[in-house]
Amino acid sequence: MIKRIHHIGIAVRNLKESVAVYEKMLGIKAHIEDVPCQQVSEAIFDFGDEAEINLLEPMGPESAVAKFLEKRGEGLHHIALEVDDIDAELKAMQKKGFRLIDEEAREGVEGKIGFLHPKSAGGVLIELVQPRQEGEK
Ligand code: CMX
Repeated sequence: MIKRIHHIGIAVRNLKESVAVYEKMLGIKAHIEDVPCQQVSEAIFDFGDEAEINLLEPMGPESAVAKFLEKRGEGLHHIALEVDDIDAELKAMQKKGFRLIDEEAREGVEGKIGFLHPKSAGGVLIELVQPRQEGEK
């Protein structure tokens, strides 16, 4: 079951500059984190129970976000939907005809994640995320 929008990912060329713009807009401070497994530096704007906004700057030319910026420029990169059982949800999405980028969930910053291909989702990259519970590694 899809529970809510967990975060919206926005690709940016310069994290420092974009963080300044978004901090001015949103009136809250970002938490900055490097995510080597996804080859991005992220600025996370956390609204508590509401969806986060995450700014993503590529860590190198091989990053998926670097390729995205080259092809499409800055802007909406993905929408992340929260689920409570990612393995079951990925299987269900595949059954419903969505093309999976990840057949199996992998570890992300905030829990287990898996992507659906934008070509099967109206041109938008969709991430499913099962957030880590408190105390869980
Ligand atoms: N949103 C919408 N369309 C996208 C896209 C995105 N984020 N990324 C790529 N595309 C489109 C491209 O524009 C291209 O379309 P055309 O064929 O019409 O030109 C098509 O998808 C193929 O793109 P590509 O540049 O050839 O790139 P790849 O196929 O090598 O990879 C994708 C595309 C989505 C499979 C890859 O980016 C991926 O695996 N993404 C998931 C992981 C990820 O994005 N991680 C980033 C950080 C996430 C996080 O930390 O939260």
